[in-house]
Amino acid sequence: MFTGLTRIDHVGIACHDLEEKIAFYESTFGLVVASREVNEAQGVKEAMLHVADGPSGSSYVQLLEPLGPDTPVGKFLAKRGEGVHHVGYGVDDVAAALEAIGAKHVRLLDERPRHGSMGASIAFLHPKDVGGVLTELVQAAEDPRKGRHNA
Ligand code: CMX
Ligand code: CO
Repeated sequence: MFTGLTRIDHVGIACHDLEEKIAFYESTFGLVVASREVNEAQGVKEAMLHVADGPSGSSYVQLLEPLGPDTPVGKFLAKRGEGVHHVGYGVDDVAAALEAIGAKHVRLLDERPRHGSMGASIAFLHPKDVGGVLTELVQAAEDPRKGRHNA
């Protein structure tokens, strides 16, 4: 059994207008933007808003605006509208996590880790094999100056 989830790293939220949603989260919850990035490979413009620090690292809200209609978030918005798109869990070693979880016959959308926000290594699991929840595994960057840290 895989027992390596260390925290909820982030909740990914799909939106049409990133700047508008950032302003909403800032003014409603007092959250602060930790990073803003464009990730062409993932088809998103995104922002991480810091929520809290825990014993195994920080947690965030990730706001996601699609770079176009034919991207994962673009397709999701067209089908379902704005809302929760995925849950990201912290792991210490994303490659090892993929191997262990893949052996459970959960389809891996990424066979190998990819580049995520703030220097993290990330990989996705198919929502159809996780009860309808698109699930992301997140290995934080080693260097806290590059973003997330493992406490
Ligand atoms: N959560 C739950 N179910 C989802 C989903 C999501 N986010 N996205 C798609 N689905 C469901 C659809 O509703 C659909 O179900 P039905 O067949 O029952 O209608 C099924 O999955 C297939 O959906 P689709 O619209 O045809 O889309 P694709 O199969 O082309 O892609 C997915 C779906 C999950 C494989 C694709 O979105 C993917 O590879 N995602 C991973 C990458 C990603 O999301 N990147 C953006 C975030 C980057 C970041 O966090 O940094
Ligand atoms: Co994410």
